[in-house]
Amino acid sequence: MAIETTLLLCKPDAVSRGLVGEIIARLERRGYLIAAMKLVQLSGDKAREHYAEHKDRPFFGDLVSFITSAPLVALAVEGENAIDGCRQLIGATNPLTAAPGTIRADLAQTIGRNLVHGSDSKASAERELKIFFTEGEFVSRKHDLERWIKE
Ligand code: DAT
Ligand code: MG
Repeated sequence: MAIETTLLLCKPDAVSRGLVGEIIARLERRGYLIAAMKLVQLSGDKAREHYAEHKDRPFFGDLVSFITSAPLVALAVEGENAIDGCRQLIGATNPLTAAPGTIRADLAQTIGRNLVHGSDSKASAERELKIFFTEGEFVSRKHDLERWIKE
């Protein structure tokens, strides 16, 4: 078993469009469990830290101003191979090339308003979770999870 924790963000467009419940429902239906969750409006510093890998890209300024523009919902999500599994549920970055059935294909139209963030590797998950949550805010759901999954 490879139970992982990953960071998911329901970005400001998801919150303002009232899609947080829909997004969480999809995670829950897959069997993933929430280990931490909060509504927060990100500071510029935290946004730049979160998206540091993109700091030289032309869209960086827009990305930071969008992600800080209004509250988002941050989730620590636990599950078997949850990092890749959540990326699969979320779909490709551009909603137009995302597979039907994914969050971005079903619910979004453009790359700049693609509703959700999901960590893309173990190293990213570890780094990004720390930006949003302190150690004491996690409630591990491993015990629950193990009742529902089996290799
Ligand atoms: P992902 O969110 O799928 O991990 P990413 O890490 O490449 O994608 O980019 C982070 C976010 O930046 C992405 O969700 C939306 C925005 N973005 C990426 N490429 C973009 C582009 N070409 N134009 C505008 N925004 C872009
Ligand atoms: Mg990314």
